Amino acid sequence: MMTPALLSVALLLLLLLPGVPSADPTLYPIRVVVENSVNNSPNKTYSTSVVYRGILLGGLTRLQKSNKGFRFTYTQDPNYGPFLQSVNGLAGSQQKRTYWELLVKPANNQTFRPDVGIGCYIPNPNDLIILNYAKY
Ligand code: B12
Repeated sequence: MMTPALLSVALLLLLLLPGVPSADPTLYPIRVVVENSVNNSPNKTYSTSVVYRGILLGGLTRLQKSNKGFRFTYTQDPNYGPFLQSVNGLAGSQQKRTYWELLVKPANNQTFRPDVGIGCYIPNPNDLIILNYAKY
């Protein structure tokens, strides 16, 4: 039988052993800006966070929970997963040929257009996520 003291030492050693995965409780900050390039209404910027290697959908869900001013919906595509359908009540439309484009501006770097959607993109800390209502 291990004494409680021995047990804590054993647990500590286990945590410190290289290669043994441990949970990272840190939340990494990202910002989200909502833009509209169709009618050029004013941008709105929000702050949220993702867990270690968490997906953008997680960050958007956290933001929706923490901030009543931000809302979004998505549909589930059978092949590509979540498709961002609406932001703050404004939905993309097949008839109007509009959609919510996903862009990313990493800290100190050029803006790029990810080749995956909100369910696959993994933000880096301090990314600026641009949700842009656009035409196609
Ligand atoms: C046309 C197209 C679009 C159009 C679809 C509008 C329409 N009604 O036609 C628009 C411009 C909206 C679009 C947007 C995006 N797209 Co797109 N799109 C395509 C494309 C060129 C053809 C799809 C198609 O018509 N297939 C034929 C029809 C019959 O099949 P379908 O299953 O009904 O097609 C639907 C899905 O493909 C869906 N769709 C289209 N793009 C995306 C992206 C995601 C993430 C999801 C979940 C669904 C989805 O819309 C189609 C019509 O309803 C494909 C590449 C290809 N050659 O296949 C890329 C493709 C599917 N798109 C892609 C991406 C990344 C995006 C964006 C995330 C780009 C961005 N950074 O903004 C956005 C989606 C953002 C969001 N709101 O979630 C990737 C998906 C890869 C992945 N594993 O996630 C592809 C494969 C291109 C690539 N880069 O390799 N797209």
